[in-house]
Amino acid sequence: MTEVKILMVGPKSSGKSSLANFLADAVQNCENPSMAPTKPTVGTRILEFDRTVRKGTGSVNVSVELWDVSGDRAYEAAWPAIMHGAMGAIYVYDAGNAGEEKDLDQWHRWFGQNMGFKDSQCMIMAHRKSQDVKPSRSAIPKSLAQVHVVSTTLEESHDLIKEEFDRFLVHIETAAREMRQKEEQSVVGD
Ligand SMILES: Nc1nc2c(ncn2[C@@H]2O[C@H](COP(=O)(O)OP(=O)(O)O)[C@@H](O)[C@H]2O)c(=O)[nH]1
Ligand SMILES: [Mg+2]
Repeated sequence: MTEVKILMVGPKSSGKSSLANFLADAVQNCENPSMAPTKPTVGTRILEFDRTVRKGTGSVNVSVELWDVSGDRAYEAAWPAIMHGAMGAIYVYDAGNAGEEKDLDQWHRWFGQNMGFKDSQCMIMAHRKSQDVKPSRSAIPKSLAQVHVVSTTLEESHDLIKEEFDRFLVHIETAAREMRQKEEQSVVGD
């Protein structure tokens, strides 16, 4: 079992907590997860769950700590502590809120680039709260050009979101393993 810590960040009200609840199966007795009420996140919430993901010809078990970080910059002082030990970042923006994607480079600078993540350790969720919103990646900043974008909504078929998340987890699991190996080698080399 590999343990990974992943940060979910992005502007306020973009859908981070709803998506995090959905990924962690934290919403129970609710037919439509998008209808489950959320409250503005105070600081950070941590959701823990396990996933079994396909890797090569086999499968690996991954124990996920998903950190649902408030989009409110009032909590910025806690970001270094929040980032500590993270292996990946998911950037969520509201695709129905014109121009919101333009600020993604800030979030990338503050989190992914700050942590030295590879593009494969980051993912963008272009979240649509209504089916009327058309997915588009045209205005995503250049610094994120190689970062995988997934169009998400909790309105319709949700399976794709978990499939994409599992695919992302394979990259994160590999990165976590490589890092552990490097740490072990440096201990042996001392
Ligand atoms: N109808 C609908 N509402 C959504 C969807 N995703 C999020 N919301 C609502 O949008 C609001 C903000 O979502 P929230 O997850 O709290 O955003 P956060 O601030 O990024 O954590 C909440 O009222 C959610 O219920 C969706 O797919 N469909
Ligand atoms: Mg929230």
